Amino acid sequence: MLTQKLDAPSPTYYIGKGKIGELIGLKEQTQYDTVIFDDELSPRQQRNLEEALGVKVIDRSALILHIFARKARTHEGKLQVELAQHQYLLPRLIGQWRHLERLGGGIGTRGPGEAQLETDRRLIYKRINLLQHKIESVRQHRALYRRRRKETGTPIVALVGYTNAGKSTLFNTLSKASVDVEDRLFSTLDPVTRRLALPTGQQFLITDTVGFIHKLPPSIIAAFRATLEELDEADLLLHIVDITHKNAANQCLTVEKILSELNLKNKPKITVFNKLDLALSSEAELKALTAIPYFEEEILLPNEGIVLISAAKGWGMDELLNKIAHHL
Ligand SMILES: Nc1nc2c(ncn2[C@@H]2O[C@H](COP(=O)(O)OP(=O)(O)OP(=O)(O)O)[C@@H](O)[C@H]2O)c(=O)[nH]1
Ligand SMILES: [Mg+2]
Repeated sequence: MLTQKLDAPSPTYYIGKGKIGELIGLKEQTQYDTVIFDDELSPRQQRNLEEALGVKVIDRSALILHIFARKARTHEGKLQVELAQHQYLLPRLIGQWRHLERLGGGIGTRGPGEAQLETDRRLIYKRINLLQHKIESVRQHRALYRRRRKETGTPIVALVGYTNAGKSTLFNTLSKASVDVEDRLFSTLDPVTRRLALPTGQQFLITDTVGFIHKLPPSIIAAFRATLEELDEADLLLHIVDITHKNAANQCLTVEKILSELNLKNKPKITVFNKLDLALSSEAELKALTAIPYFEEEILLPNEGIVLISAAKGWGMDELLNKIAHHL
């Protein structure tokens, strides 16, 4: 991993000339065949870097899209990922055919690269249209479904949070379901919903959905609108935080930022600190910590409840259900 401090990324290479030299030097030592940039590169930067380094260059968005593509299971998930991929690809097409341009065309004729580019672009536009059309019908179907669910009056609680925070683990613990849980990013892409009952007997629906990540590519947010719209209907959000992660605070802020971009800032919300089993040795310790007077005020999240849990061990579930009952 290499880092560089610059006032602004270089428009031609993203990194500075010296860094490129360093990267080329590393190639002899490590024989790397791919370089991944933890940011979105412009098509031009990516092209120049590939030429300079002689290896495949991938940016953060392409990597996230790649993970999404591997994870998409349902028809809807696959449609959304494909749409995001095409939207990412479109502005990057130009470079792909540039080698043909060198073959040149005579005066007045267009080079083969240019013609090919236009054909490709047309095909991709066509595909994007088709995908948007299909996703729109999924959206309408979902909206209808949601309306029906709403008519039954059962409140909806949605799990949100940074990817790998433990949303699916909590979903499984609460609903005794077996949604995929993995120690990797974006295990969950498609929303799942289950019916649960509170100790008071009141029923509610709980929804597990796609996790958030810092610098989420806009094409993904756009493509996953149908999925993210599920959150609109929620009466209550549970924001799951992996409090043991070294970037927990930043991850929290990222989630808050995405929630406000999705216009969900004003939804009632409970912040749930998860994975406390990694820091404490028993549920009794966890209860003792929560019992400290003014515990919530100390953490300075006004107007929100905070619950400490271990989704994996099932610690703190009664307290969590009480808080949910209180909100509903
Ligand atoms: N020690 C510990 N590990 C946990 C806990 N909850 C979840 N994990 C682990 O954290 C990893 C991610 O859990 P998931 O439930 O898949 O996380 P998620 O938020 O659904 O992740 P995405 O679907 O990828 O957004 C898995 O390896 C879980 O076993 C917990 O309470 N304690
Ligand atoms: Mg999950």
